[in-house]
Amino acid sequence: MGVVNVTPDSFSDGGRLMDPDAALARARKLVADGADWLDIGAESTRPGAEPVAEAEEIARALPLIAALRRESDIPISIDTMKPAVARAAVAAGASMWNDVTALGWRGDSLASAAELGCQVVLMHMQGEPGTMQAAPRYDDVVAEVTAFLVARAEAAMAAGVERSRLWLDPGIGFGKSLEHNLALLADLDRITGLGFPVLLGVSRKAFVRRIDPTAEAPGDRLGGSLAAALAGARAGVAMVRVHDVRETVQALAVQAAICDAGRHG
Ligand code: HH2
Repeated sequence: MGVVNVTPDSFSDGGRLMDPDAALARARKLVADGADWLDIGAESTRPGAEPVAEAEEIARALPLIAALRRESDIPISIDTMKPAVARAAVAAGASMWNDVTALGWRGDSLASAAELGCQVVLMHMQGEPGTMQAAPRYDDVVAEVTAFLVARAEAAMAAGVERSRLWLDPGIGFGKSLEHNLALLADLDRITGLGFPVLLGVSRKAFVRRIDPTAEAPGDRLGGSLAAALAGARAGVAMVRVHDVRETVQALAVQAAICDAGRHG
């Protein structure tokens, strides 16, 4: 899944794609590089990000979705917490609602997802984007994230979202310290074993810099992002959400070829 952020402030590509032509060119490149999905975001969720009004978020995302829909059948996901933005995106041709609040931001999120009938990503976050990295705390991060995701999947199904449309995501970097992120990555099979497809977002995130302090700029975190994406694939995640599609597709293909040779050799 290739990321296109039409925001002025996303941590890795913010500000570069506010021009509609630049955003479309970026989306086309990700598709050419081998993306199976595009995830379009119009509000940054990075720690400390400023909230965006609903109308502004729709005005940023919709032209890109509509333009893509005119020229390609690439599946499109909308990265938003707001039911109204998800609704507008699905009407324009998106088929997945990627919600970092696991349909918990508004009282009508669950019912809206059921009504839209699209695929839904339920992601775990502790706290809110503005403050989530201040002091994340868990007794057992893997058990707590797993229990949260199961509870949200049950709530979504009780609200009428079909089981087959649900995806789970541990939310790497969302209210988590380095140790929390690593524990989740080391034990991902606890989440992939729940029977839902899992989406994993590790691309260019700050945990890479905590391990390699020279990787100050998000664009310098490709090696660490690939290592984490490969670990995710080995643990059975169904999709990785990345900025560097070409490199990730290549790394996954080489890992798959090696696994295949091991099975047949
Ligand atoms: N990470 C980000 C945004 N959305 N959605 C899911 N499901 N999983 C993630 O890990 C995830 C996500 C953060 O990355 P990015 O979009 O590059 O930055 P920003 O939130 O600043 O726009």
